[in-house]
Amino acid sequence: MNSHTNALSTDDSHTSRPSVPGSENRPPSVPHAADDPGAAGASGGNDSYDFVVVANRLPVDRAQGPQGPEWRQSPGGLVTGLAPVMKRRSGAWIGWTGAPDEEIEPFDLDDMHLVPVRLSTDDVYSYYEGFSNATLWPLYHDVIVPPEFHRKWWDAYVRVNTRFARAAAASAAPGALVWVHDYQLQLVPGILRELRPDVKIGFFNHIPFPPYEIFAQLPWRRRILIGLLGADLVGFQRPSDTANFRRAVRRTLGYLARNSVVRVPASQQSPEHLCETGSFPISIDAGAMDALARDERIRKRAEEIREEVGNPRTLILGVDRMDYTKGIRHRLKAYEELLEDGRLSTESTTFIQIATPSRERLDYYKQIRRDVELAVGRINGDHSALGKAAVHYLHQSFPREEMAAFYLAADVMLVTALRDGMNLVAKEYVACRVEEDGVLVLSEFTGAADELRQALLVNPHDIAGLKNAITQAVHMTPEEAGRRMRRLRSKVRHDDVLQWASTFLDRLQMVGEQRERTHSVLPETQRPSRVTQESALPADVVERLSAVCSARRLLIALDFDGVLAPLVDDPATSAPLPETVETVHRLAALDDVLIAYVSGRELPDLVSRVDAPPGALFAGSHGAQLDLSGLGAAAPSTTSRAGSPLAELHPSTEEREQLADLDAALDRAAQQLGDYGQFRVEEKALGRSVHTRGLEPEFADRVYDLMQEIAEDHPRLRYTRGHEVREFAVRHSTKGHAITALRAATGADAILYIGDDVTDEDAFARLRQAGPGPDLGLKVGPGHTLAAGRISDPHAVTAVLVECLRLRRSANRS
Ligand code: GDG
Repeated sequence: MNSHTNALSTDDSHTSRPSVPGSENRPPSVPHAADDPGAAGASGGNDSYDFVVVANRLPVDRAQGPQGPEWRQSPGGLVTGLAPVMKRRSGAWIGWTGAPDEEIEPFDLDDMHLVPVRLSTDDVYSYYEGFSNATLWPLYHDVIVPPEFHRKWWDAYVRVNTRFARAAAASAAPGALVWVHDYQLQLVPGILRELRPDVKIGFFNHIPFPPYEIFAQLPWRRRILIGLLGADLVGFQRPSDTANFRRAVRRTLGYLARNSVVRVPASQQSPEHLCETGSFPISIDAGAMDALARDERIRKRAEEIREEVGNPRTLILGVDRMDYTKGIRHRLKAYEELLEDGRLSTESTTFIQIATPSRERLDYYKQIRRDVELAVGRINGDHSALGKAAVHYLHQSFPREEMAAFYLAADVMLVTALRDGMNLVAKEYVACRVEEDGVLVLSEFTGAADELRQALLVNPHDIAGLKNAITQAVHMTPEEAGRRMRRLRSKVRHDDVLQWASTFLDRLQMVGEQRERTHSVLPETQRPSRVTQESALPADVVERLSAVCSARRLLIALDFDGVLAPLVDDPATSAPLPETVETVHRLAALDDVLIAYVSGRELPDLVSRVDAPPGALFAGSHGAQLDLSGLGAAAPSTTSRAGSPLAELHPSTEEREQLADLDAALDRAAQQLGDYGQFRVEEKALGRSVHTRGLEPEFADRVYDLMQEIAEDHPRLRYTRGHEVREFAVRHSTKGHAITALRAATGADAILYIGDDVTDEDAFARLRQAGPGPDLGLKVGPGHTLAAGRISDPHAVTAVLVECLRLRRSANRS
C-alpha cells in the first residue's frame, strides 16, 4: 500500500453531480462495464493466472533511468511484504500505477505480471484521496482526525472497486487464489464472488479495524461488511482487529459468527458460504534486511552517516511516512522537553527524523507537515549549535540500502505511532541490528507491540512516560540492550514475510477447497445459480450414504442445535428447519428406519423442540437421560442410561449437594468477573451449562478460564467444553454412551449420526470403534473431527436426509 501521492498531477477541483439520495443503501450488484468509463483500462488481457494479487497500487514507481523513464519497485508496507512472494509464485498483480488518466498495457517486471488499472483524475480525487484516505483512513485509525463522509466519494469507491474486481475476474484462472489487499478495496471480494464464484478469495486488511462504536459512524457500513464477507478468508493484523470485525458483523448484519467463522447467508447472486476470519500479523523480508546490514558497503555508509551528523554518542532515529497517525509530533515534543530539561544534550545526542512524503494534497497531511516543520525549526533554533543540529529532518524518500544504513547507524529507534496496523519500520530496525545492540522504543498502539514485547513499550500520548523511555533507551547498559535485542531478533527472524504469506495462502487454499467440496460451483461461470440442496453434498458423502443406507435396520441419530436447527444467539429460540422435520417424518414412516435425537439439552426440552415422528427415541443431557418408549412394548418405557425408570433421572441427595456446591462456585465466578459476568447459566436436572454465546471472545476467554478452575476444584463433576458452552454434570455420560445404548436397544445394523459440536466427537469416536455395519458419522461445519464425512450446514443436513429417503425407497422397490 504505497501511499506516496507526490507523483500525482491531478486537479483538485471537483464539481461532479450530487449523488442520488439513499443510493448508499441500495443492495450491491455488479454495474455493467458500460456504466464505467474507466473500465477500459481494467482488462487483464487474455492470460490467466493461478495466483492474483489485487492492491490499490502496483508495486512499482516510474523513475528516470539512463535510457529514459522506467519502472522500479517502490517503497511501502505492502510492496515490501509481497514482492518476494510474487517472485516465487510468478503471479499477476492488479493495481494502479500512481498517475491519473493513464492507459497502460499489462507488462512484466521482475518475474511479476503487472496489470494496470486506470484511475481518472476524479477517481484519484474521490476514491483514493477522498474515500480511502480522508474517510476510511482516519476512521480506521481511532479518528485521530475527523473522517469526512461524502456520497460522491462513496460512489467513486464503488465504481473503482468494481473496476478492480473486473480486472481480477479477467486475470484469474479457473479456481485461482485471489488475494485482495487493504482498505481501499473492501468491496472487491463481494463483487468478485458474484463475477467468479469459482475462485478462492482472500482479503487482508493492513490497517487496524476499528471498534464497532467508531465503525458504526460509516454511513455505508453494511455495504463494506457485505463486500468483505464475499471473501473465503478475511485476515487482520491483530486479534483485536479480528474481534472488532466480527463484532461489527454481528451488530450490523446480525450474522452468526461462530468461533472464527461467519455464516454468510445466500443472496440473490450467491449461495450461502462460510467466511473465515483470523489474525495474520505481517512481517518483513528479515533475511534480506539482515544480509543488507552485513554488507560492507552499507556498514561503511552507516559510519559515514554517523560522521556526517558529528559522531554523537547517541544517534536517535525516526522513520515514517509523513502521516498524523505516526506520532511524529509527540516524539519531537518529548525530545524537545528532554533537551530543555537538560536530561539530553546536543553535545552527545542527535536525532534524525526521516519523514517520507505522503498524500501531500490532503489538508490534514499539509497540516501535519506544517506542525512537524514548525517543531523541528523551533527545536533547532533553540538547541542547535554550529555543526551540531539537534534534529536532522529529511522530508525525502531513500533507496532501501540507504534506509538499512540509517537503521545500522542508529543507537535508539523511536516508533511512537498513535495507531498503526503493524509498523514494519520497527521490525526492519530489529532485523538490521546484526550486532545485537540498539534499543527500540515502541508504541503500544502498533500491531508490532503484540509481538515485540522486549522493546521499551510506550504510550505516546503520555509525554512524561515517553521522555522516561527515551532516557532509559539512551542510558541502557549494553548487556540489557543485547538481551532485549537478541529476543527481538529471534522473533523477527522466525516470523518473516514469506511465512506470513504462506500461512495466509495455505489457510485460504484450505477454506476455499472446503467451500468447493460443499458447494459444487461451476468452474467458469458468469453468474451462479443457487445450488440445489442435493448438489451441495460432497461426492464422498453421497457415496458413504449409499453404503450406510443399504443396511437392513438403519438408525438415524441426530443432534439438535446446529444440525436440525440453525444456531441462533439465544438457544431458547432455536427451532428445526421445517423441511428437515418433514423429511424425518417420511423416513420414520419407512420400514426398518429408526430415528433418534441426541443432544446435550435436557430430555423434556429436547422432546418439546424436535417435532418428532411417532416411534422416535431420545437421548438428552448427553445420554444421561434416555427415552426409548418409542420402541413400544419391546423396550423398557422411559429409562435412564442404565435402563432404570424415569424417576432416576432426578438427582440423588448426593448429586443435589454437588449441584449446590457448583451453583455457589458459579455465583462466585460471576462476582469475580464483575462487568464481565454476563455468562448465562442454564440449570439442568443433572448439571449446569454455562453459555457464552454473544460475548466478545476476550470476555468469553475469561469465563472459560474460571470454569476450568471450577472444574479442577470439583473433580467429581464431569466437565465438557462445547462450542460457546461449558458444561458441568453430576453423572458421567457422553453422546458416545448414548450411541452404545441406542445400538443395543434398537438392534440397528448401521447408524448414521450427524452432529456439529465438540460433544458429538464422542459419538463419532464410538462409531469408529464399534459397529458391525457401515456406520457413518457426519460433521456439520468446520473444525477438527473424527467423523468420516463433512457437510456444510443444517440445509445440507436436509439434503443428506432427502438422499437417505431416496436410497431407502429405491432399495424397498427393488
Ligand atoms: C501500512 C500500515 C503496516 C518508508 N520510507 C521509505 C521506505 N519506507 C518503507 C519502510 C517500511 C514501509 O515503507 C512503511 O511501512 P509501515 O508499516 O511503517 O507503515 P505504512 O506505510 O503506514 O503501512 C502499517 C503496513 O501497511 C504493512 O502491512 O505495517 O501499519 O499502516 O517498510 O521501510 N522505504 C524506502 N525509502 C523510504 O524513503 N526504500
